[in-house]
Amino acid sequence: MQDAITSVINAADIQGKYLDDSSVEKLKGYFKTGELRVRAASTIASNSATIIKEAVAKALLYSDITRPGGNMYTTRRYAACIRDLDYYLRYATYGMLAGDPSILDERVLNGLKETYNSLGVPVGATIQAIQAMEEVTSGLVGPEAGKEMGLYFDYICTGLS
Ligand code: CYC
Repeated sequence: MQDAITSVINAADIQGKYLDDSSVEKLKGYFKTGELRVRAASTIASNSATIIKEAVAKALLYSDITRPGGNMYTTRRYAACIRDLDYYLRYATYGMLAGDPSILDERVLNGLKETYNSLGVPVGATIQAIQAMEEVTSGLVGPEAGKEMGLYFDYICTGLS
């Protein structure tokens, strides 16, 4: 896993150079938003169940997916879906804190699309649910932190599609 600092340092180290101006600017931006990131992570942590519940209500409930024959039908599959959304929220929060998406590649997206395809989990509906979490989260943490979280939610959606 990388973060905004290690990714800049690793890139400079490969070239055996000190940080250039654009790297310094990147770090400045990251440090300037540090307080915002930590505050947002804390708000998300204490509201995670509500965020997921509202996103499910917005995107999935009472659709064909939750009826017999749908992929969320039966409590076992419903629970798997809620658990997956909790993974996405938690790992997007980690990515937002780190300022780098590499943790998502390593721990979430690796092999996920293949798993979903083989189990018949609908990718389109999953993406809609992630986008609903993005909206709910943004309403909770405010537009600036919401935009930052959006980067990582979008990264998961792109990786799934
Ligand atoms: C299943 N989701 C799974 C499975 C994996 C993941 C590996 C198969 C194994 C299992 O059932 O537990 C995902 N596991 C992960 C991820 C990580 C991990 C991301 C990284 C931390 O370790 N179905 C829907 C909804 C959607 C959904 C649209 C929720 C948004 O219709 C999810 N995922 C879903 C469902 C299953 C599943 C229903 C069970 C499918 C089945 O067994 O038939």
